[in-house]
Amino acid sequence: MKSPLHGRRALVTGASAGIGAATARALAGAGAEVWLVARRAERLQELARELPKAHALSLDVADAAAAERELADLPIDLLVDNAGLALGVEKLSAGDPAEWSRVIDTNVKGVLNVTRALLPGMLRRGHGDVVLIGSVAGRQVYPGGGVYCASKHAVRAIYEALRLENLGSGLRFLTLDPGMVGSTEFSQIRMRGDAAKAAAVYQGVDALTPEDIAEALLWAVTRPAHVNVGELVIWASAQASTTQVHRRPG
Ligand code: 8X3
Repeated sequence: MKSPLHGRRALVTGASAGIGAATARALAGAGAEVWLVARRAERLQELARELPKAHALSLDVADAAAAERELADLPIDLLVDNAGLALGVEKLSAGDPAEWSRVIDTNVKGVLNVTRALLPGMLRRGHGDVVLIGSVAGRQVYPGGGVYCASKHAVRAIYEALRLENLGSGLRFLTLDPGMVGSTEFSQIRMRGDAAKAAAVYQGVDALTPEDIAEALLWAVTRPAHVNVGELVIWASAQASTTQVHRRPG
């Protein structure tokens, strides 16, 4: 059987770890040529060597000029805007503006920069998928998540704007919004390297895996051309909302 993404050219941001790396593997496994984007060149090279047709591209998505320079001429027809992070769980009144900037620059401006660089080419070619990795934090707000939730609400607004602005273009747009995903660096980074605090987030919970998200993404982008899977919200079964989580005792 022909690989479902044979001939497709995908670009994944934040590809050095977590959902990004799992997605890159899934897309490559389905036959796509994949451009891996992240800041950490070494990690990208390692993953690129593992995949059949992959290119490592070291780039900070928050740098608009670099995104335009490095990406605008690539023949991408499947973009996965995945790069993102959260920093801290403090209330807004105790937040650090430098950390806010880093989160907003990556999660919001990064999506804008990369999408803006690649969209004109996709529109010229008249087909393609743009997948934004949002979050359930783009649908709900929780204490200590003000800036992260604001950034993911922004991602959802960007998704809606893209769909509206590009109606009839032949392009499809998807926001894929995961709940708790374990086995990634997300909580480690959020807790600023405190491994015990990061582990406590998933204590007693069978969290989603990056592969669960990659599998859903692959399903969505391999639907027939007339089907646009627009919004996918994926919760861990043990999670009813961003603040209600069932934990096994002990
Ligand atoms: C991460 C999910 O619930 O930690 O995007 O905000 S949550």
